[in-house]
Amino acid sequence: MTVQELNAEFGASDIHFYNDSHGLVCAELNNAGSKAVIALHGAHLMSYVPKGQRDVLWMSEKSYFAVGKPIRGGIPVCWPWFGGHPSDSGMPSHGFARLADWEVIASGKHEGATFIELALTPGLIPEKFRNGDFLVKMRVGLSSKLLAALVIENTDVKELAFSAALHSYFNISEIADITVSGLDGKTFIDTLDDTVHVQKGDVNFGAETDLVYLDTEDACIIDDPGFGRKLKVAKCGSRSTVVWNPWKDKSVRMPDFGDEEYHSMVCVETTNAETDARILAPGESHTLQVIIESETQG
Ligand code: TA6
Repeated sequence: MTVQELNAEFGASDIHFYNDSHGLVCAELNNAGSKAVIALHGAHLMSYVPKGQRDVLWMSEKSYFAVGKPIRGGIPVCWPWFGGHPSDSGMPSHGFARLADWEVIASGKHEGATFIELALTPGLIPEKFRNGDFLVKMRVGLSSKLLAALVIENTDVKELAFSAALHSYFNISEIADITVSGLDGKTFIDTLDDTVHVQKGDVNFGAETDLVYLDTEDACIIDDPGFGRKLKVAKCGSRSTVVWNPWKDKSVRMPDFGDEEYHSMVCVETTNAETDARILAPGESHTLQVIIESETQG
């Protein structure tokens, strides 16, 4: 559908479709003085700006915005696998959902929030990725908070096994000055050396950090004194959380990530990863949901 057709069918006073500066078809949602932008490419949340604040989501200055390429920042949708493909290293990292153009299927208001719903079906992905029937929906709701719900439905006659993530990149003042709470006492896998540990207190950052926390359900709080705000990352349908910062050396190795950009971002990811991967029987569905809000200090 063209931007004109999208606005005719799904536009409203608080929902506007447009072509952004990178040529992506995007929807801008406005509600309670807050703004969010979602691209149809990857059903990718690009921006969430609460009233009177700076963007809560981080975006690399060097991100790709191209067909078949993942966007570096915002909230990438990782599905039907998180990380490397379980058995085929030739497949893209974090699945194919974030590489495809999704379709808009609904929009409107619900309990005061402005919402839009996008869908991914096998016909929207390249043949090489197809392995059975599915219906995946991304429902974004904006009020004074941002809600993103990935709804995975097994519409096939066989089991659907997957891992997934809402791989949220958060915009922070300085990685060395922030902490992440809500994971105290949780077992985690340090993926840099595959060792297992138990979190003591808050997470802080002084080097490359790539940690998969297990049996988590509490909200995480990113305390950012530099920006004078706390970002609350709550969730449903997830019992694992990933915390990531690439630090300097890995940043330099990533062509779509500025060498010094690790200072200004942290990922707190809402996942179904590792032992929290899921299997859906025919007809079953699962919702992986993140609710993000920002509380300014002072
Ligand atoms: O955030 C966890 C992680 O799996 C990291 O290991 C790192 O690879 C990151 O995702 C980014 O992955 P991407 O494929 O988007 O470069």
